[in-house]
Amino acid sequence: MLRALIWDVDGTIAETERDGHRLAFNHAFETLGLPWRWDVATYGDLLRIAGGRERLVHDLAQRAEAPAAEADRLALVDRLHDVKNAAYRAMVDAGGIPLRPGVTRLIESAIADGARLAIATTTSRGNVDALLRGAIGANWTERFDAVVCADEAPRKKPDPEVYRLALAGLAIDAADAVAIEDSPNGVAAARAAGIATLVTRSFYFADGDFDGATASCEHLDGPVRWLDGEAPCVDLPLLRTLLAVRARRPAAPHDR
Ligand code: XBP
Ligand code: MG
Repeated sequence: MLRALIWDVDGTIAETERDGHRLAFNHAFETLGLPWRWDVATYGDLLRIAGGRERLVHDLAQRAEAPAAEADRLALVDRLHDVKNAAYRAMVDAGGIPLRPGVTRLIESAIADGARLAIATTTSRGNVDALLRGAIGANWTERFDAVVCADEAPRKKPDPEVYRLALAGLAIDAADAVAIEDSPNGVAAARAAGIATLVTRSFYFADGDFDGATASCEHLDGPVRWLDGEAPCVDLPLLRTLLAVRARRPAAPHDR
């Protein structure tokens, strides 16, 4: 039975990566006097590493110009990530990043229908707050019964920790939730927590490999495909159907 929708944030609720986080990282490099920049394609490659701090650690480890001593390199990563997050929040506060199509509709119809809402993201709470305060209002947290961010779940997706904590916060079983995700790491995390996952394809994962997803669409207002059929858009009746079909189907060996 559908009791909750658990939302990823970056790429799912809003297209935050290419023109949000990426630009903010480049601003941080510039602010600290570093010549490095992440172009659109390079950032796409780096997105396979979940977590902005982890992404910086990975990138700096390959750069001969980065500090050789690990402690110095990590100190630089921390400064860069702080400057990047401040720039990202300023950008979002200025109204730079709208929600993706169908997100507001699905949030409102879930609330009207008695389904609960949660957030499961690898970004920090401050970044989520900046985005949703602008898009939904200062009282946005009243709509979500569990908000789990990098602050609470340091093990990043594909680790299922963030989804397990969201289920615990909602006090529901995995079988009663649907996760909404845009990345292969996110689908893997939700799946490892036993949650059915709807993929809403984002700019960077338009051609991603979503093995294990229950259904997929280009955006929530567009056509949805799943194993047993198609629907014109993502709505509550469809999500209920997906859970019912999944409950009837014997688990595949990898789902057990
Ligand atoms: C999002 C991320 C985040 C953002 C940047 O993944 O990987 O790292 O790119 O945010 P998901 P931070 O959508 O799967 O949660 O710099 O705050 O990590
Ligand atoms: Mg995402």
